[in-house]
Amino acid sequence: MNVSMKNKKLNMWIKEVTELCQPDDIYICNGSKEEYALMIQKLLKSGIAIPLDKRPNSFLFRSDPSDVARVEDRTYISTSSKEEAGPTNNWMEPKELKNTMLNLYKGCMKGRTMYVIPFSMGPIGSPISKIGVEISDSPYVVVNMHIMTRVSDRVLELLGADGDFIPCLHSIGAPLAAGEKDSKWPCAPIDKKYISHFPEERLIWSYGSGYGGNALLGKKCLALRIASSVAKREGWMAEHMLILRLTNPEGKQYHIAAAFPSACGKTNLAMMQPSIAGWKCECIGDDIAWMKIGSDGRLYAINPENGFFGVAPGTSYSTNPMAMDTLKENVIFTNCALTDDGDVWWEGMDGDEPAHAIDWKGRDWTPESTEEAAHPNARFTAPASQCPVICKDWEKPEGVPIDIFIFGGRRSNVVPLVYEAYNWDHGVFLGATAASETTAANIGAVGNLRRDPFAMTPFCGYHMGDYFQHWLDMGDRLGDKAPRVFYVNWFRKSEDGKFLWPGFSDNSRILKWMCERIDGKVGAEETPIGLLPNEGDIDLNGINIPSDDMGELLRIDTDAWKAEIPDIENHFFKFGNRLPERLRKQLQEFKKRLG
Ligand code: GTP
Ligand code: SPV
Ligand code: MN
Repeated sequence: MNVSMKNKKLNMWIKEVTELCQPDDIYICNGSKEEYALMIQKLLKSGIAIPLDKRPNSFLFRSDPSDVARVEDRTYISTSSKEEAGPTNNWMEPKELKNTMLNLYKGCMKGRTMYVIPFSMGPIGSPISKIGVEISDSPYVVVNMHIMTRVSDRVLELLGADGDFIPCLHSIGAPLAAGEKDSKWPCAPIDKKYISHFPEERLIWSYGSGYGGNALLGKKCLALRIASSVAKREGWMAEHMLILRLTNPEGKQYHIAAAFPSACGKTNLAMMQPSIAGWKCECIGDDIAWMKIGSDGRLYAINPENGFFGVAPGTSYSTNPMAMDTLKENVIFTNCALTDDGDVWWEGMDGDEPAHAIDWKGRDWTPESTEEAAHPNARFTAPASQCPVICKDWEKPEGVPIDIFIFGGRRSNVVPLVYEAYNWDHGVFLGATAASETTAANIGAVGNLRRDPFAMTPFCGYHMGDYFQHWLDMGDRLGDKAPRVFYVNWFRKSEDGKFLWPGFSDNSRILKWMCERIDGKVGAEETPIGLLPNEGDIDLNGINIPSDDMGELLRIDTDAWKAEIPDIENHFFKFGNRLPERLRKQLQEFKKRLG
């Protein structure tokens, strides 16, 4: 047994889980390169990992076709009362949920090895970091956790005998009988999947899925759902936000945190390379921000993750070159297509489509095929340190001071390219009423408009009404040091269904306008929805956007906005008396401005 295995709580928990899940073996992870290689060897031997000739130390995995995304319908926030979980979360009484899951966990690791994965979210030993231990029966989870979190025996040393950690129990839910042949991606059927959170005891139980946010429990489960509930109590913030540093031609730095729903552009904006001369952008994080008020009264953000679990389709040298350069080696690909020369491929990659490939289901694919070669939620897992524009300060324990918050989503109509909130409360109103068309990042219908406040609907570990209040409280504490708040929509379409805005590197033009607003260099037009750019204030040098398109991108259709009001009212109604009075007032003022 590992010399550093002296933590009492951990040892007791391992014993309990072993008795319950009955694995054949136990393996304690240390996070080393050798361990990674060992796991990969095991996955190669069983034919689960496919080596990629074109990318050193990189492998393709194909999930079961039923296990391709998060499962929001099967995700639970199990607080003692239903009221505490609020109207946006699935809830079950903790005892009942635990009983159901204990029955499922009974003997669920038979025929498998149980991996104990000690990890840190945030740099190991930093005061803002949180320690978790994931127990999983999936070697795929082990290798992904190696990249996405800091897995290390140093974490165990740090824990010592009495240190505390967040227990994260995971099983794919597919025991193997003696002699039974394993499938390539074992998992449980949808009605047996449970992604459960017990925020009051800071505990995570996940069963039945091997995919992404369902199985890599440091990410959405710990760093968002559990962390958001801890953050509320302790007075900080855990948000579904990218973090970037923008530097203007004079060398002035701006730090931006932006919340867009899943598959709505965080990774792309986080690594964006400005198309405007003299501006520089560096990546700090692409999915999660933990933020605390510093001794100078400003809000400081860290990225608790260690890697990127990014959407593959659409990623190319023309859209996100820095991601492409991050993906050259040491990458895990999931549900991408495989080319005949041993590379991955997905829809939207540069160059011609391959004449032949193997699709994500393992079938022959040609450009004539009616289905996509890569699943729309195909993903890459890559170390953040490999990103050519990773900021040198990305692991700074104190984080970076946030100047700008951006909310946004995917709206083919109504919502303009950019606008600014009148003040903090109005900004919180914009976050609280944010809406977006659903994407393939969750199992379910794609393209349906839904309210997704702060892009946190699937990730808030407590009552969303209280979460709104928490944002108002943070603003009160930050006072005039609070970040300015903006709203963007890169996804407005023309009548013939084409994106009106070029997006990607040209989004720098919008960020530039925000910086100039902060510096008081440009004015803005007061409109019912917020402050819009004056004509000519968005730098369009070097691109050719027809002025009609620009007009449409910034057009406010008062009737269309009025038509949103009933939906916003229904949305707010759900929060009952936990909807902060200040947001009710914001809605009244909005209605008044619309006339
Ligand atoms: P999660 O990892 O699920 O949280 O997603 P994300 O918010 O990081 O989204 P990501 O940056 O991976 O983008 C998702 C999809 O949107 C990709 O296919 C991108 O190519 C596309 N996308 C991102 N930014 C833009 C943009 O500015 N314009 C357009 N048209 N598409 C974009
Ligand atoms: C998301 O869906 O927002 C993701 C991917 O970042 S997952 O880790 O699967 O949640
Ligand atoms: Mn995400």
